[in-house]
Amino acid sequence: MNYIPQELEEIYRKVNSGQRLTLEDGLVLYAAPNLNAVGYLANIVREKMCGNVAWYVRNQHINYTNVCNKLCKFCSFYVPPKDDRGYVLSPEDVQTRVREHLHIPISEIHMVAGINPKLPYTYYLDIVRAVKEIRPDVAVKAFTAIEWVQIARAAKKPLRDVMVELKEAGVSSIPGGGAEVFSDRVRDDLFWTKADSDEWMEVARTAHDVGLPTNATMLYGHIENPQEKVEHLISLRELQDETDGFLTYIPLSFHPERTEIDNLPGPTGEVDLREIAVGRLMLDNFPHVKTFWIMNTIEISQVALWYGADDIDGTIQEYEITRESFEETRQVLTRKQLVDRIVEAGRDPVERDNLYKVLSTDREIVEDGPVGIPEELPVIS
Ligand code: V47
Repeated sequence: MNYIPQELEEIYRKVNSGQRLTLEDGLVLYAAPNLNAVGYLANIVREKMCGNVAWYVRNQHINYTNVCNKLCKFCSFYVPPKDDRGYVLSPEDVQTRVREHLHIPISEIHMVAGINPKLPYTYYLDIVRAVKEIRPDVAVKAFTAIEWVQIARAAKKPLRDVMVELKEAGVSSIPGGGAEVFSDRVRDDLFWTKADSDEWMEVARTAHDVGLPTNATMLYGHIENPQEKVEHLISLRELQDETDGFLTYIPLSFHPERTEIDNLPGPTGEVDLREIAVGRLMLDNFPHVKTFWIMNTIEISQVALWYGADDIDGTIQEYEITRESFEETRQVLTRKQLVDRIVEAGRDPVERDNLYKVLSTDREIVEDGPVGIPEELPVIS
């Protein structure tokens, strides 16, 4: 019996013979009524590339400032400059955050934030060095492309030079944020002050050139359309052909709560799973596809491990970009909880560092100890 619906037969043939999918194929995948068949195709690629492995990382997120002058309509994290709720973590505050989790062998610290025009170039060097002073062995994955543009502006130096200097200070890879959707139409409406797709690509290209691997994201589930999403994926694929510097693709599920566009419903689990699957199928040259459990939920992420995802992100600790309320930032799964969820989903958990070096394949996990309680965020206007 043939389980592949007719409209996916051609893509099935291409997937089995390792042929690259076209823009039209991408549109077919978005339109196909049978989500399970799309997921099945993505799972073929996923298992060819990663077998039964599901990667996770013991990580910590630090959002060093919520002040941002970009005013993106989809964002619930930022406050504009001069708002009373704005904060900036000093290098000492960053060290306090790092110390809170010293009892956990965290291998990656993910540090991103808003675009705060008051911060001088030395601030960025200082916070990276501050992390490394307390945890010399941890990998610092820091600054989205938009922040890199701002850092170079603050430094009044070429981007390449600030990348080299921050790499020397301790940055070892770059997260995938700030890409949103590479569409002028969407940008004009939702994030018109932000770097455009050419600038985002240039940051990634420069990073790869100086030896900093990066991730790539796509924010979906707002006003974008399938054509724009497939074009976004093809642009990423083309740059990867050129540089081979991308590690992981992360589709980001839009959370409308407390944003300027909270009239939109936000994506369903069906949409989340399709994005993972289409990403896996279109990005044939990306080694990894991540389901970010904070945004997709852990349950959808477990299913996503069968729809193209091979990575589930990590323990996180605190996350402020999307959260229940302004005050509550604590969002954590312990290593044991993550491993149990991966095993429950039927995959083999493998702990990694930020560059996918294998750190552990253990399934019987003893808890890392008490989960630290974050202190009040310091408020500095
Ligand atoms: O660039 C902002 C997105 C991104 C919302 O590289 C929102 O491993 C959903 O890039 N609903 C930052 N998303 C987060 C990010 C990321 C996350 C996890 C792992 C990695 C990685 C990167 O969050 C922003 C923006 O696209 N975002 N607001 C929102 N309301």
